[in-house]
This record gives sequence, structure tokens and C-alpha cells, in this order.
Amino acid sequence: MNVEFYERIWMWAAVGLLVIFVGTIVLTAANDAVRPPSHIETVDPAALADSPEYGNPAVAVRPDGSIVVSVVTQMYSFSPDPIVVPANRPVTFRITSSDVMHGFEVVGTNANAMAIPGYVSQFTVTFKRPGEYIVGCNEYCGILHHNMVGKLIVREESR
Ligand SMILES: [Cu+2]
Repeated sequence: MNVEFYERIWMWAAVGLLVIFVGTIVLTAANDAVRPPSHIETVDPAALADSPEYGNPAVAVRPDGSIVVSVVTQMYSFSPDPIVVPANRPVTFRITSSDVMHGFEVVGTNANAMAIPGYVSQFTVTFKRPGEYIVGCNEYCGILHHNMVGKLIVREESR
């Protein structure tokens, strides 16, 4: 098959672009721990009050010692608030919304997810630095969006 010289250049240029784009994804995933969502789980946003997990959202310790934080976002707050977790232990956040789309970002860390009504956003992070962190909503959710701020307290673990 005969491929014109210029056509061949453009074909290889397209392949080169693909390599750059895929390489960028691989690099950010490996170096910056940026991950696509890997969890699809639904929950009825109108029945959160009756849900065993979200009726009274809280920090729970699993039998294996890992930490699970169930979070409900609503206009204009996070529950629970403050969230208290230990340092240097994997913490799994399971976030949903009871009304509109919100954000859940632990400022200064890579903990950042959308809270979408009807869905559970889940991710796991380990906080190495004890202290107080600001939890911010980074999706415009209404007239008082700028007041939607919570607190995460990372405690030094006592041994
Ligand atoms: Cu908001």
C-alpha cells in the first residue's frame, strides 16, 4: 500500500500526540497520585436519613483497623464536622450529597472528590501530617456556597 509522504508525517504526528497524552495520564497517576474514580455505588438521596450508613454519618473503625468516614454534604455544611481521624493510617472517605452537587476537598492534600446526589464517591488517603485541615466545597452549590467550610482534624496516633 502506498501512503503519501505528507500523509505519513501526519499519521505519525497523530500517534505521537496519543503517546504524549497517554504518557501524561500515566505520569500524573504515578507521580501525583491522581486517579480516576474507581467506584460506582448508588444510594437514594431522599432516604439518607433512613440509611444505616448515612442516617448518622460518622467516623468508623473497621475490624482490620482501617478507618471509614461516611460524609453527607448538604447546603451548606458537611456531616460530620469536624471529622477526626488518626495520622498515618489509611482513611477511606465515602461521600454523598442529600441535595445538590457539592465538592469535598481537604485543602493542602490530594483528597478531593465530587459529592453527587445518588452516588457514593469513595477514595482512600493517608494523612501523614497531624493538624487541622480545612474542608472546602469546590462546586458552586447555591447562594451561601462560600460559607460551606468544614474541618478535618488529624490526630497524632498514641501508641
Ligand atoms: Cu458548595
